[in-house]
Amino acid sequence: MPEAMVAPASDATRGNPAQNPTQEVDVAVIGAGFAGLYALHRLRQAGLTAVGLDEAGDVGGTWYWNRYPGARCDIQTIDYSYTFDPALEGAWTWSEKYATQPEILRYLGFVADRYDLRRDIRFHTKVTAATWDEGAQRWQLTTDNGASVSCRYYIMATGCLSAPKPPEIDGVKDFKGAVYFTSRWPHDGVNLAGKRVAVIGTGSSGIQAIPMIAEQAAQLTVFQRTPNFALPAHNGPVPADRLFLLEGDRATYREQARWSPAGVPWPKQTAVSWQLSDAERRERFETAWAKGDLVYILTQLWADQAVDVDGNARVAELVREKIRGIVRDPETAAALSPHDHPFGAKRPCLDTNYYATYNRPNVTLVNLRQEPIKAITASGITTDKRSFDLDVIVFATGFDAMTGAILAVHPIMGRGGKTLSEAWANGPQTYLGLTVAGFPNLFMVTGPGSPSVLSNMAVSIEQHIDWVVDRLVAMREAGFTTMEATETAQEGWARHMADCSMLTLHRLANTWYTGANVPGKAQGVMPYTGGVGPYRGICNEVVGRGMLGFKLAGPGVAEQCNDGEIVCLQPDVRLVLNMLAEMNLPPIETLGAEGARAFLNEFNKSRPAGRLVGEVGEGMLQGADGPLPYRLYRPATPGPHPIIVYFHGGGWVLGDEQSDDPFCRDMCRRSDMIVVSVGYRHAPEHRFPAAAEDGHAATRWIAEHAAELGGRAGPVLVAGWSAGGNVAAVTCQLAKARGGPEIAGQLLVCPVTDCAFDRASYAENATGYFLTRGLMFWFWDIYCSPADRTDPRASPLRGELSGLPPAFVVTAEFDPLRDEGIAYAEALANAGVPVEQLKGRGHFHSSFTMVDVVITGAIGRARMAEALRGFAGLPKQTTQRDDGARPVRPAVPLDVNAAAG
Ligand code: NA7
Repeated sequence: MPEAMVAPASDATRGNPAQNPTQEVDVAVIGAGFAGLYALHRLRQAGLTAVGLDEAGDVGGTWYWNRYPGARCDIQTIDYSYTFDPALEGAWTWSEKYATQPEILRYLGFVADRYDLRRDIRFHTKVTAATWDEGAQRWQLTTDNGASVSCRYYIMATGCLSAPKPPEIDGVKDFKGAVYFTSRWPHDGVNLAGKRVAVIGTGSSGIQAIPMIAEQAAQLTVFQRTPNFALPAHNGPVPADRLFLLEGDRATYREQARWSPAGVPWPKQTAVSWQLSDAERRERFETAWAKGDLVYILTQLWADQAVDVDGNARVAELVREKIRGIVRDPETAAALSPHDHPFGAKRPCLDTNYYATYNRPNVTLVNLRQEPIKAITASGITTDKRSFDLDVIVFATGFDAMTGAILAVHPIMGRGGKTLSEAWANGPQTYLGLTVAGFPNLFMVTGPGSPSVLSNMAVSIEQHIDWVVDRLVAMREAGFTTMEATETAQEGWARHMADCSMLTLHRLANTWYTGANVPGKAQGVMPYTGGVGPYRGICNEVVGRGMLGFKLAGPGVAEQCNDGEIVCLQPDVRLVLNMLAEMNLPPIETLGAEGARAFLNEFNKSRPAGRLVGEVGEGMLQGADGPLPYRLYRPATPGPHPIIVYFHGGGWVLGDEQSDDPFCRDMCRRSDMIVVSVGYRHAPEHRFPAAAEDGHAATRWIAEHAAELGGRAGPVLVAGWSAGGNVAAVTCQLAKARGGPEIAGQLLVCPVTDCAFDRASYAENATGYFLTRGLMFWFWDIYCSPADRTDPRASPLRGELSGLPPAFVVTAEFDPLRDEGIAYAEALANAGVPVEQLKGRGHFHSSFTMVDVVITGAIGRARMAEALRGFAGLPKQTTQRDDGARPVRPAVPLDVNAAAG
């Protein structure tokens, strides 16, 4: 029964493939939904012959099949539209904010007619297998209806949510009543009046259908395994403000959408939740709730809502409060309230009267977490606790998302007879979500690795197809006939995907985004979480860098293989560097010391405020030659706490005890220790060895005044970043040489350790990563004369290292100082000092101190705090919140961005 229900309707027009000749085209496009239609249009414009193939009886893709009551899109329809032709936009007007399935289907039919696309589409035709013919350099497709197809290029426009998941519950075949799938709803509708109906599943489909079914059915029983967050859609006319924006300047609106994070133009939110009062947060939330817009509520509340568990928990609780306010029965309200995943990590739903439906007398919620389904019987559904007599069962159980429809063509056999199922046995591997190594000339539209389901699909689809068709045209012009991703490029993309998955909380939920909804499916975050705009930039960069990561070949032309990885930086580091590049700043070293200090002050004003700690205080301490200011960060927990003496970065010239404020707060919170940031003296006013001597004197003073500062008596710890890392390292050497103070451990973050500039990292990262070689030269010149530079107080690498406190040395891959940091760690280890290294892959000099900006640095910051706790003899903390529980296994380990050396 279920298999029959999920199979497409049989059709009398099916032919006998054996009797049919092969259809020869340049391109075969599988799927006639949003993606397939646009692909056919673009291919025809480009002068390529193409055929579309679809199992359905007409165009529409997922909108052809998903006809259940209440089916609508959940991106506002003015955004969920084609944008490639302004005349098309002018020719169609949506009647509602969120169009119904029939209206969307009419729209797709209208587009097919307008561009006369149906003549190139073979409906009721399923592609049963695809094989790469090495000799012909073409794909051979077999079908279940009519001619097989031979094509140069094979585009899978099969959709992300089009392969329904089987019901996975025993006994469906025994049920005597009617069984329906929301994903394969009968075209002539279903009359549920007077029926006892069950709905299994409370994802978007269930949540949209349940209120409609409740109105018709005599009795509705909803079987819920996991509650989902749902928000009122407030459907109606297209909102005037959005229409005003769109119609005011359509081209700009569309262009902003193309470069936005999710494919809908909303501004980037900058306020962080901990800066807002309860009342401010509530006001923002109420505005979002009233708007009825998924992208708005997912992005516009506060900047940390999607990246930080604490910021997210605040939204989740406000939604749960709404549920409690709507649903009268407290037990039902509790069962409907999600607690097992962050808000937005599983796709929230847009609903119309969903929660209020549970106040109806004819609706019952069965919480499958408390009473799992035992079986479906002839008369209904039996749980652990009771039996329900039913006339109808509706499965709203979702899809084998992202990969299901692609792998449904089986086998897809690439080079050397390897099938795609084999290549993806451990989860999908792609380059850009568009191509797969070993499968030349195969393209996927919104495949795994594309922003796809985390974006406005219309925007992603147009970008993908434009990119692919433009490539085919460029290849034709250059005489190439095959294009294939390299293994290196594909592996790099997997790493980049894993890095990106640290930017959101999707990794913390078991969902169809991660493959967790299908038993036995390999798990990992499948959509690209780096955002639509950045993704578009990367695709453009691939082309700009000579088709980086692709092998191109053709008869009569020399093969081209520009092997490599397109993104080696952490995704947020890339954004920061791109932003800095766009600012076109003058080199800092040209500003003079005062100018550079003023620049840094201004620059720091734009960063997110650091997190709250128990207390921040200021005071003066005794330096080597007079009083120095300090800033003290105290944890909120009861003390006394061990003390970390911290030295800020700034090349011995810039910064002060406040300039690394977010990092000091972060270390204080994570380590649960006091951080005292020292305002040591700077050059050019106070040149070498002022900073070094102040470092030692300040540490001695703090150790001696630990009790006064509310700290724990006994050894202190030292830490520092950049030139501050140099001061911290030197302080440890001076403390050992001069008999104190006692230091229990040193944290050196991207430290300056030597005056030699000939290490490879100085050449490799000379420019382009903010801290340049030129800037380092300038810092050295201001701080220290050439004659003094080999003094261990300037170049601690040249000092006596045995007997120093244990060290945790952090370096960043794209930092001129990388190799001297590594050299120092190795030299310490050789001298018998216990050392741990953290090599920040894809990071730059400022990654770890840019708290709440370089989110991917959080893993490293957590490890630094753990190291500091270890030095202080404190027990290991249980999981850090922002890199903690990860039920989802990614394609590659999540913590590779901070690989231990
Ligand atoms: P979803 O979002 O995958 O929802 C499927 C629902 O069905 C979900 O609540 C599942 O619970 C439930 N489910 C799945 N299998 C079972 C079994 N065997 N027993 C009980 N309950 C089950 O699919 P939708 O069609 O609603 O929406 C898909 C997307 O389409 C949507 O996000 C929009 O983007 C459009 P679980 O959460 O797995 O415990």
